[in-house]
Amino acid sequence: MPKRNSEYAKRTVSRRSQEEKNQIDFVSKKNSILKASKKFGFDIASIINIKETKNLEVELRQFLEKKHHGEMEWLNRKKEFRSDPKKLWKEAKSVIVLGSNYHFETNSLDLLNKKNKGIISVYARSKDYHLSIKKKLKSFSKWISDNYQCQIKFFVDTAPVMEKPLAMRAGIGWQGKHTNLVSKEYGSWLFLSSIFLDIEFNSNPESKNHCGSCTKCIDICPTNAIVEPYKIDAKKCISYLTIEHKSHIPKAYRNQIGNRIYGCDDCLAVCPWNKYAKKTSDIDFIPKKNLIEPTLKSFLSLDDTMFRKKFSRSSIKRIGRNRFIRNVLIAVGNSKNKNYLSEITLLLNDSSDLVRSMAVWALKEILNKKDFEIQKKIYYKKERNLEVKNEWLDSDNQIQITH
Ligand code: B12
Ligand code: SF4
Ligand code: SF4
Repeated sequence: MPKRNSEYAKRTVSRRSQEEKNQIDFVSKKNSILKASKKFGFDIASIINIKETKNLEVELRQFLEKKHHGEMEWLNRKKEFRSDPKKLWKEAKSVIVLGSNYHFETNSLDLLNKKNKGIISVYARSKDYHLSIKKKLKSFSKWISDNYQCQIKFFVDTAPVMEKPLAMRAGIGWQGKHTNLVSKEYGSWLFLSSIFLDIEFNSNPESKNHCGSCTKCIDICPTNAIVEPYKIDAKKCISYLTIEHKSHIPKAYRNQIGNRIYGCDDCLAVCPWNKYAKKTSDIDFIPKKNLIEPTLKSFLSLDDTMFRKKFSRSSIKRIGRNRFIRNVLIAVGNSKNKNYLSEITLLLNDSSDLVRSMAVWALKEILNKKDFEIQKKIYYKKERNLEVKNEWLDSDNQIQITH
């Protein structure tokens, strides 16, 4: 072999071995990051190259144009970032998507017939997951940046990131027909979060959809909020109505809400993939005993201070006492149980219009027409708020006041 060629061959081999070494470094770096995620308390992790994230501008625009977001105007802001993770932080080269298992043995569906109990959805029965996951993200991110000298930004829920499609692309699971992420390992019960970093990694393969011909989540939805497979009209969803919706809950949904007082788990709980769900080992996600099967009575006399104290580390605190009691009163009305009459009567004098309105509605659901008219005679003339007045009038289809 001529000398020049042999040197060329040597250089090629050494360049190739450097590339291979870099490749091995990247693979081992990626593996060690994913492995470390477990030590920091995450159950499942995967990496996606930012270039391979999807731009979901069309899907998000359609959702917003159809007004499926209801009062959640914040979904309309920063749309360009929300629909395209590449725009959120220009320096980002990869995203680590993390899942936290919050499954516990209880099943919300079993509570639906216990009319004097309030159903708090599983995710809200323990410590506020934002607090718990943020703490873990912070220490995991510090470990990554200390070990690999990179820049990092982490998010859980509150940033303009669409976490479900990101998690699907990263291979954590697939968006089921109810739109939430379903995992073969954990079923429906994963919280999602993400870490953006400026190291370039190869993506893990995207998850395949395993819904097949199943329609259980669509069929069970009490308000038909899943308007087509993979599309939800949030305005109709009980989770939205009881958590995000700040004003009076439209009459059309009050009976369907049943005894769900905070969120809804029905479409998640019915999914056949839950048979693979494992019980969480994270103490932060172990439900508080008094929130698993709480009686409606235990909430009816909460004032603002008591409410804040009771839910001090819970995500329920976010909706405030008035919205919470509004929800409880809907469940009370749906119980048709006369044992609540003394509590309802007290709430007819509450300082919150939201509460007084639902106290009137609950009364109407429980009393017969004659007894309701007796109460109306006492309270209607004292009432100054138009919406509460209408709630009294609506009971007997009288013409409503509009000015
Ligand atoms: C807004 C919001 C809500 C709203 C709207 C729900 C929704 N589906 O968008 C309301 C208040 C109703 C809600 C309820 C709940 N939420 Co929520 N919510 C969010 C939030 C903040 C944003 C979601 C969003 O971007 N929505 C906008 C719409 C446009 O997005 P999308 O549903 O993904 O839309 C997709 C489909 O339309 C799809 N699509 C359209 N056509 C087609 C066709 C095919 C074939 C396919 C595959 C897809 C597809 O493309 C779109 C983009 O992916 C996320 C956190 C986050 N930052 O991502 C949490 C989040 C989605 N919520 C969560 C949870 C736990 C819940 C509840 C279970 C809580 C409860 N128990 O009450 C319920 C579930 C209700 C339900 N069935 O979705 C978790 C879900 C975890 C998971 N495993 O998926 C998240 C990720 C929070 C978190 N950090 O863990 N939520
Ligand atoms: S959370 Fe409840 S109301 Fe909302 S889509 Fe699922 S089943 Fe329907
Ligand atoms: S219930 Fe059926 S359709 Fe719905 S997410 Fe689960 S597998 Fe898919």
